[in-house]
Amino acid sequence: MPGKIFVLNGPNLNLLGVREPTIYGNDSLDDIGRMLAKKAEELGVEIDMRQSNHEGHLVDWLHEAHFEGAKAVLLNAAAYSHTSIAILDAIKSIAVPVIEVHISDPTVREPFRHLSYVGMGAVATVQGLGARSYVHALEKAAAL
Ligand code: CA2
Repeated sequence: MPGKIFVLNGPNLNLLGVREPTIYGNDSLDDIGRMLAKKAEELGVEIDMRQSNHEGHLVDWLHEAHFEGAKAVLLNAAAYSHTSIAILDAIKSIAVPVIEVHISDPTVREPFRHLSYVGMGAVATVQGLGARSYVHALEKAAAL
């Protein structure tokens, strides 16, 4: 099978489905993982989904995606999307295309969420579709 698609998730997303369902819906990250596994099978691609609350892990995993020859990365860097130049630099330093994903639409939320450093390096952004943002982003990644 050609290169894997990494699905990287940032801080607090391990708590999805537990609190703030009006913003993030009722699906847990495990539920999203199951949806993506089903879609990946339909599309004939392999996914590797991870979550960390630590910025450096996300940087290391972006490098790993590069050295493993991944086909693409779906990245929901959560709050680090809006703060992390380190993650932007990592995206720019790898040859693998990165698709930014958000469950909510940060551009219609608090002003501090309107800027996305991840978006500055990503080839595309999919946001505001709830858990379906991930599924739609996977379809885009498979078509790259
Ligand atoms: O909408 C998204 O996917 C976000 O990346 C989620 C981040 C937020 O900082 C971004 O602006 C948009 C927050 C993830 C926090 O996840 C929670 C999970 C359960 C309860 C509360 C927050």
